[in-house]
Parts: sequence; structure tokens; C-alpha cells
Amino acid sequence: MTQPTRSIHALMTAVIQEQDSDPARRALEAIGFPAVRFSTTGGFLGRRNVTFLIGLANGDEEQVVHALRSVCRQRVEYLALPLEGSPLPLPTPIPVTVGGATLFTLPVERFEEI
Ligand code: 2BA
Repeated sequence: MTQPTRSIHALMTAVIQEQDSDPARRALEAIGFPAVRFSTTGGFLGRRNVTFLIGLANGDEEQVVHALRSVCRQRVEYLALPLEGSPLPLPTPIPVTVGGATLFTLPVERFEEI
């Protein structure tokens, strides 16, 4: 029997720190949003993170943002740069605040499960 197709109007892409990805998955499942996930790498720090794709019907977005906000934490990471002018490759750790989650919500022109 064919399942009724949900009306998906938007796609949220959520970049989440690896440490928060399991709690995020559970939080989304608890409110009925099982999301596709893939392993990604941040372009700036080069740390591993997890990107979720979440299909949204009208009115879903705030509920999903609330669930992600409840589990995704800000953390301070350290960026190691070589000291300019130094003969030694000593790292100078620079603190960078990462997270909670980076969200992009885009309109969906077509959604179909075939
Ligand atoms: P990353 O690219 O590894 O960035 C990690 C953190 O480094 C960022 O945290 C931000 O605090 C800082 N950062 C990134 N680019 C920077 C720059 N050009 N100058 C100074 N600081 C910079 P978040 O903003 O929380 O981003 C977390 C992760 O979300 C990023 O990891 C990246 O994978 C993704 N992301 C963030 N903004 C994005 C964007 N505009 N487009 C695509 N992915 C993005």
C-alpha cells in the first residue's frame, strides 16, 4: 500500500558538531523527524562534523530549530597557526567558537518518493 506523501516545502541543512550528532538524531526522531545524515568536514578548522538533511512541511521549522537548540552546544576549538617570522614552526593556538548548529533552510520545488 502506498504511504501518503507528506507535503515537504523546505529542506533544512544542519551542520552539527560530531559530539552533538547522536543527541541531535535522537531529538529529531523523538519529534518525528528522522533525518538523513552524512559525515562532513568543516572548511575552516578541518574538524569532522555531521550534516543533516531534514524535510520540512509548513510550520515544522521552529519545532526542529527548538529540538536542535536543546542539544547542540557551543564549544571553543583552537586553531594552530605557524608564528609569522618565527624560525620554529611553533603553533599559536587561537580560540574559535564553534556551534551549536549551522542551519540553512531552502525552499523545495518538488518532493516525491517514488
Ligand atoms: P568550519 O568551517 O570548520 O568552521 C568552524 C568555526 O570557525 C565556525 O563555527 C566559525 O566560528 C569559525 N570560522 C569559520 N570560517 C571562518 C572565517 N573565514 N574566519 C573566521 N572564523 C571562521 P560555526 O560558524 O559554528 O560553523 C560550524 C561549521 O558549520 C563550519 O565548520 C562549517 O562546516 C559549517 N558552516 C558554517 N558557516 C557556513 C557557511 N556559510 N557555508 C557552509 N558551511 C558553513
